[in-house]
Amino acid sequence: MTVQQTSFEALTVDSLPHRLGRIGALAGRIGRDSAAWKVREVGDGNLNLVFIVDGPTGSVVVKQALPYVRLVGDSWPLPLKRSFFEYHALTRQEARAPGIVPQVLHFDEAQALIVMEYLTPHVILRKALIAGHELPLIAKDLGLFMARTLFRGADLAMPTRDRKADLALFADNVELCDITENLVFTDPYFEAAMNRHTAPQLDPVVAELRADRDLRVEAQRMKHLFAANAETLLHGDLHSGSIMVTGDETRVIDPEFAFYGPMAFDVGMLLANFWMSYFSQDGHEAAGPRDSMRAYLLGVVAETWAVFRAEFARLWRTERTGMLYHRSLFEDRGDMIGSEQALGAVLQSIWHDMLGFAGIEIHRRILGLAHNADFETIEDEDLRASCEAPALRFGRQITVARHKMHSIDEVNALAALIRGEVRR
Ligand code: SR1
Ligand code: MG
Repeated sequence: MTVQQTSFEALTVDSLPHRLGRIGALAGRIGRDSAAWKVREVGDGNLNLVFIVDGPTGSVVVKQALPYVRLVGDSWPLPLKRSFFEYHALTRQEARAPGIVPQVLHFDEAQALIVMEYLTPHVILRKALIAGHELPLIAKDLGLFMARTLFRGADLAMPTRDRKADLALFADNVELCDITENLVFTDPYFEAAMNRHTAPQLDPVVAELRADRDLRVEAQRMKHLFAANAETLLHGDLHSGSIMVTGDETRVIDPEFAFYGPMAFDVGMLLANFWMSYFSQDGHEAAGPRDSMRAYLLGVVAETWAVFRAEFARLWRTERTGMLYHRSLFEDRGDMIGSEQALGAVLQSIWHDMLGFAGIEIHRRILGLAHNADFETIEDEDLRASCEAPALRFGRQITVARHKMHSIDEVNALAALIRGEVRR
């Protein structure tokens, strides 16, 4: 029987069938005899419980928030309400970019749990990139996903009353924004208690970065933008661990950090993770050189950005129904040039902001609390540090000099140049 609990209780492998057995959407999909369900807890992220439930007729994923940060323990409380934001973000992402996020089968706000489609045989993109797999579709799929969700969630497209109501709803996701505000934008730039880095190998470059006044100023300018520019509904944590792939499908998961922020944040975080994968490939060459993988990754960066720009421009021309850059000022009076000029200015801002966010994401994954498996799985610490150090320098350059960079090819060339200096 289903227990209708109002007070939260974490699920266990043993209690799940009993507690969720009567949920029609779940039982209808995987089989009504919950005693026959097989349950595994597979969560390896920083925050939540994740169960795969296999029944006679199918499988589902059950994701449940815990009232604390799983990575750290109950000394760091975290509201269950993040599950509410994840559920609402998933519904909006499905409406704005259909077919990319997992289908939601059931949501229980009090128990902070979401039952959703089990993605199989998908694997986490980060693991695929570490293994050296070249996925052919990720750039196109993710470029489209970002353009559609970011454009369609903004005042460029939405009725302003709806957008303001949504802004108010997501404004309550305070604690998850607080994680980003501190862990991403602040902690890497001083000796914060939870920081760690590959030591002593990286000590000199870490000292150099923390002494870098221009970098600290620019990091805070990016934080200011993150906090103050409530432009669109973001995924909020769009790294390669929030993406699942097969050779012919790309899916985006885990939008619990969703909130209204600057468009460039999602784009910068994603490209940063591709660039980090690029720098980490030198640490994964035991089975052979990764030259082709490195070329592939820079290609993914360039294509993702190109697809994002092209789709954003298409939506600008065909779906600009919101109150910003109103057609009455441009197209309706025959001024196509003015509309294109405004589009160019908006894309230019996203470009520069994207670089700033990307540089900072790279820093926090090497210097902060939450590191990336791309580097962490390189066991030889000298080798790991020799991958991380150029990534740190690249991150510094694209943050501080972002307004002097004009094309994605130029930025990719900088990545190759900085990597080459270390390898020579
Ligand atoms: C304490 S949470 C650390 C990180 O895990 C999540 O995936 C986010 O990236 C967050 O910054
Ligand atoms: Mg996550």
